[in-house]
Amino acid sequence: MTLNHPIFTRWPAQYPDRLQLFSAPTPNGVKVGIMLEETGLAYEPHRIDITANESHTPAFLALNPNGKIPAIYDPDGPSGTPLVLFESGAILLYLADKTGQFRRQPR
Ligand SMILES: N[C@@H](CCC(=O)N[C@@H](CS)C(=O)NCC(=O)O)C(=O)O
Repeated sequence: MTLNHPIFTRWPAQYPDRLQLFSAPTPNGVKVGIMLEETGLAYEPHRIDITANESHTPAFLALNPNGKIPAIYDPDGPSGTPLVLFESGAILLYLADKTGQFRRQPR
């Protein structure tokens, strides 16, 4: 499996079948990592050095035009198609829905 997105030219996926996390050890960054650990989903982390402005490189901006971590690439998104997502809150909701964990379903 080869993942087809510019982000992987700079940060190659060693495990392309796993959800790919692009993040850094900041409060917004770690909350997605914590969620992934708690859900037990298989993922591959990529550390983005925001102090070196790596989140403003063309490869990263192709993933998140806002130039901010965290962002994810899920090769197994809705209906099995790849999904790119940024904004930590949106990612947490997506992971909760994907796994059926940590979110009560509306009645
Ligand atoms: N609302 C966004 C905020 C993301 C954010 O501010 N990320 C910071 C680190 S915590 C960042 O990437 N800063 C680098 C930059 O803006 O260049 C979220 O919750 O994901």
